[in-house]
Amino acid sequence: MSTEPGSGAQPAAAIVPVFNEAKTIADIVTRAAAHVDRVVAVDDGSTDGSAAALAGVAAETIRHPENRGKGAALLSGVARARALGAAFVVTLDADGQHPPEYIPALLRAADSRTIVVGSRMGGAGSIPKARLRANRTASFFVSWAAGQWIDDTQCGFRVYPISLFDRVPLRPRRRSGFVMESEVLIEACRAGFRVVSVPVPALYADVLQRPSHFRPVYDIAAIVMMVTGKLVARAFYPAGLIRSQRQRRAIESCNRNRDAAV
Ligand SMILES: Nc1nc2c(ncn2[C@@H]2O[C@H](COP(=O)(O)OP(=O)(O)OP(=O)(O)O)[C@@H](O)[C@H]2O)c(=O)[nH]1
Ligand SMILES: [Mg+2]
Repeated sequence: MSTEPGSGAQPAAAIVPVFNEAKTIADIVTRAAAHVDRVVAVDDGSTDGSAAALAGVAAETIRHPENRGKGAALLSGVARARALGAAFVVTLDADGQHPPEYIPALLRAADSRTIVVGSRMGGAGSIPKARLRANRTASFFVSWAAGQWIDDTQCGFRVYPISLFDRVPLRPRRRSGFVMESEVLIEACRAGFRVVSVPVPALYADVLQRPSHFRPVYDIAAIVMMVTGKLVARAFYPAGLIRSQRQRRAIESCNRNRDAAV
């Protein structure tokens, strides 16, 4: 019997945080269900008909009566996935930016000591400039604090071993919903987990038709403040800066050589 994540022997659950995604949520859940054992949708106080859209689909739905933020929604999903017996959780956005058909590729890279993070940087040219700048700023600081280079720290398309959430202390912060996804990388690396990047597409053209919940200035400032606190507590962790930048240069040189060989 195969023991690959998501094979049934190591059940995988997809967690989809939902905040006002009535147009896309049913399609995303249905497509994700084809690649995992269970889907858990966390409707975080949506007011746009997302709840009705979820009523007829193959997902467990958790509903927060009021909006608590993406990080809190993900942690509610993790608690449910654990109760369902999942060994791995796949997180993906509800707006259609993370094609569920990439779930098997992410699961193949997963193991009990690894977080798999999708990287959209292969398609950086199609990411709006302000967003790309914000993402690169966040990746620099988060990688420094994690002590390892992580290509796309702001991509929420990921796989976590569920055991990680027992070992890594996380608390949902109400007003800074996206901070948790940066903090978990830093704390997990500190606890000895590694992060592996798997290429995923950068899809912006369609999904940006609806207002983003990500506020580049506010959310990046919140992330940088969280990281600064962690760096101060570790005397600015110079070894983390040196190691993460060395790895970044090695990866970039490898990519340049590969592109030159094509
Ligand atoms: N549960 C919950 N989910 C949220 C919240 N804010 C955003 N999300 C979800 O998190 C995912 C990412 O949010 P987006 O607004 O697409 O943020 P983004 O992908 O960084 O930004 P864009 O590139 O503009 O799409 C989507 O599935 C949202 O529905 C929230 O407050 N609660
Ligand atoms: Mg999005």
